[in-house]
This record gives sequence, C-alpha cells and structure tokens, in this order.
Amino acid sequence: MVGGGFMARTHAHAARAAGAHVVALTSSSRESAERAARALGVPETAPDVVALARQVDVVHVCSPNAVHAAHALAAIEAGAHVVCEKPLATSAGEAAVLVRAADEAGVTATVPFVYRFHPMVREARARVAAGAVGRLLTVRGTYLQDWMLDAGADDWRVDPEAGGPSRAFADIGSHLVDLLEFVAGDQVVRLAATIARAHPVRAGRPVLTEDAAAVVVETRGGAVGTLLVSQVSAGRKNALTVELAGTAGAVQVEQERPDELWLGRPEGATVLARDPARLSPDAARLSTVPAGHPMGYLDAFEAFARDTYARVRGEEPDGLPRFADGLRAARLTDAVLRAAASGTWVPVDHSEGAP
Ligand code: SOE
Repeated sequence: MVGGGFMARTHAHAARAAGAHVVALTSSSRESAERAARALGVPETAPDVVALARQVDVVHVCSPNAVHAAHALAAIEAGAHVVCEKPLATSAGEAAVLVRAADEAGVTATVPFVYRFHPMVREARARVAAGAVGRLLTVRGTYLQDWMLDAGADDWRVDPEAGGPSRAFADIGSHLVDLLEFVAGDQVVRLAATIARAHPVRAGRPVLTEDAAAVVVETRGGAVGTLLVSQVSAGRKNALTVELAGTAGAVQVEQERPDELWLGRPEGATVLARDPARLSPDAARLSTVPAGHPMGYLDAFEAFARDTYARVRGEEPDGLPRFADGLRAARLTDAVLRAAASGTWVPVDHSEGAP
C-alpha cells in the first residue's frame, strides 16, 4: 500500500478479500506509515515506493492525486503490478506515459472505477449491447455530493499542488464518464463546459479548482447529452446516476440504489430487482449474495480487486478498468478544463496511448 488514508483502508480490505496478503506500506513520512500500518494490520513499512515495490507482487497507489503518476511509474519500473487510484494522473500526457510504461513492462495496471462492478451496472451494459435502447439518442449523467458545500470545508484536493488542476471533475467526474462510456459502449467525441466555485476562499487559501462542472457532450454514435458534477449539492451524498435513452427504450443506473435497474419504455417504466437467477452472465457472476440481500460499494470494490488479481494470475476478466481507461478519463478531464477556459466546443482526443 502507498498511502494510509480512507482509500488505503478500502484497498487493503478489498485486496485481502481477493486473497492477497498485505505485507508492507509506505506513506509520506515514517511516522504516518507506522501509524497506518498499525491501524491496517500491515506487518512492515517501507521507506519509499521503490523499496516497497521490490518486495511485493502488486502495489496499490492510494497517495494524493498529484503524486499518483510518479508512484505508479516507480512501481512499474520496479517490476510490480499496479492498482492506481483515480485520477490516474493530473494530465492526459502523464497518464499516457503510464499506459505505455505498463504495456512495455507487461504488468497488470488497473484503476478502481469500481462502480462498474455493481451487478446492475453490468446488467444495464449487457442490455444496451443487446439492443434494449436501440440507437442511442440522449445521455444524462450526474454525480452530486455535498461535502464541500460549507465555506469551512477543506480538503487536500483544494490545493492544486496536491490535487491537480481539476478537483470535482477529476475526483468524481472521472467516475461518471467512465461509467457512462462503459454502459453505453460509446464515447464522447466533443464537449462544451462551464465550471463554478462555491467559495473564493477556503481555510484562508484562494480556491483555484472547481466545485462543480456542467458539460454538454456529443458521442461518436451521434447521441447528445449533459453531465452535471458537483460537490456542493445540498443533500446529495454520492448520487451518481447515468441514464441512456434511445429509439427502443431507456436504462438508468443509480449508484445509491445499486440493487435496482430502471428500464424505460413508452408504455411505462419498470424497476428490475437484482436476482442472479434472472440476470445476464456477467451481472450474475458479480452477484455474490442472493436476491434481497443488499450489495453495495464495498462489494463492488472487492469485485474490482478480485478481477485485478485474476488478471495478475493470467485470466482476462471482462470489464476490468485498465490504465487506458484512466487515460481516457484524464483526457475528458483535460477537455472539460479546456472547454471551460475557452468557452468553446473541444474535441476529445482518442488516439491510443498518445498524450
Ligand atoms: C470523494 O469525493 C469520494 O470518496 C471520491 O474520491 C471517490 O472516488 C468516490 O467513489 C466517492 O467520493
């Protein structure tokens, strides 16, 4: 583990559930590494990422955003497989370097876009691929939270030095675009955007990064849509929603109702309950408890870790978010910032691996 915060705890739990032994941890200082290692029951600490990577098979990078790229690269160069938190890097150029490095080293390199691992998300994806929405006409995505609403709310991500040039979009917009493109099997090709800051100053520091972003998108397949990302939406805790509507019907997944799938038809909408006996194979595979036994975020995280470790062992699980998907989200984040700064439509770069 690299890092000792909330995400390191979640990764350690998920890695253990996948059968891993969490053997060592490094953090920004020796004291914080020792504290986190004690709290997470990790037997050893390492002085830095290189030393850590030399003694393990898989490195989980859970450090602040601005150092993800350097830590992931150090781990790859030391020969380890890598799980790197999103945003994979704070620019598309850096993310592209990581994709190339992981390919050249032949290591497994994944990004925890864990919402892909809710069984009903897989069900939506399977139904869309089988033609349930027909030709996609509109997409609507929202990811709303409220933990940055108060002027007094502060976080390391507010500081671009630690969090990078984008805050809300890099943090949660990255999940939204990943989920949308994953379920749709389509990609955003151009977008226009505007961003907002709720407070000019937080904790005595001027705020340079966005609290909210509103984006208009067009997809390769010709659909149009909107994305709203905000961390200042009162009452919304982790409200990630994706709706895809087409000529034959519509689907909507809601992260806070992970055991349901909304299906829209002109004659009326229905809500499908998660029941592995009635789901597509991939949704049934990820449905690790029977119908009526609620599944959630930690189950999705565990499934992500299981599939990552299966890939390390040479299997090819479907839908595993790789570094190329982290690069994709970084490109979309770059495009949102550029569109907001210029006030114009911007194309989203699709070239493989290149910045
Ligand atoms: C905070 O915004 C956060 O924990 C994100 O960093 C996660 O990626 C998201 O899953 C939930 O919200």
